[in-house]
Amino acid sequence: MFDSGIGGLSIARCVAQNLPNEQLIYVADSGFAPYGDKSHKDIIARADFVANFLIKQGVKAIVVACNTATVVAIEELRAKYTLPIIGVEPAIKPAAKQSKAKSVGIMVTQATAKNDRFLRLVESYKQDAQVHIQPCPGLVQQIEQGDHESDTCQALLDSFIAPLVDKQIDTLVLGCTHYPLIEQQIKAHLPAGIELLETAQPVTNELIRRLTLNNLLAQSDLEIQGLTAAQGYQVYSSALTQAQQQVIQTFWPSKL
Ligand code: DGN
Repeated sequence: MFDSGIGGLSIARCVAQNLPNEQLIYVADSGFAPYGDKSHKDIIARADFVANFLIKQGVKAIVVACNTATVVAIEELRAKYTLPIIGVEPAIKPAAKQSKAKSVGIMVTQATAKNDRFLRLVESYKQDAQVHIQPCPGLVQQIEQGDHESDTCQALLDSFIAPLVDKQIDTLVLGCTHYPLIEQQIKAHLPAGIELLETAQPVTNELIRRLTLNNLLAQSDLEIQGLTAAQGYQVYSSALTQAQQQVIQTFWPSKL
């Protein structure tokens, strides 16, 4: 699994719970985060680099645990590599179908908000509900820094969530894998009754389906320059620091 940083841990913890016998290797490409403001060419190059690293570790499937990398790079990865590659897709379909107010909010990165594939997905459910797209610049960085309790982060959350509340939404989709890590803080900015939807369980189900289909259901060394193993975890980072190890501990206190 990989993400531009630690966000994909929101998917990894669900996969680890559901597939306890699988060995999970997680790459946080933090040296190149955030992907959200990178060019498509750069995101594809990083996704390819990390996928290649994971394949060298002997993985049997890859989860692109990042909405941005999924919409920008998954086609290229699938064209190049033959192993199952599972992406994340924001839960727009269930949100649009279940919204009684016919008004859904979705929080995403700037790159996702501008992406054609994402916009087509939103468009395809417009008969079911109005989907209000809220780009959230800066939020991923706050989460990466473990700064999600700070006044700065609270002010950011307020500025992103208040416009959605004004649209009378009854369902909020978390369209970036970092955001479920601060689910409690997001909830604190929402009036009661608004349902939050994220993608960890559907992605895990799809992974199980693909592994089963390929008869792969129920293994490392690293020589790749610039990727350092975080102690005690099967987590690698392209910008590992003491501070990041602590943030990883915060969001994933138990060992992989
Ligand atoms: N977790 C990534 C996503 O789901 O889009 C964040 C992308 C980024 O680097 N901003």
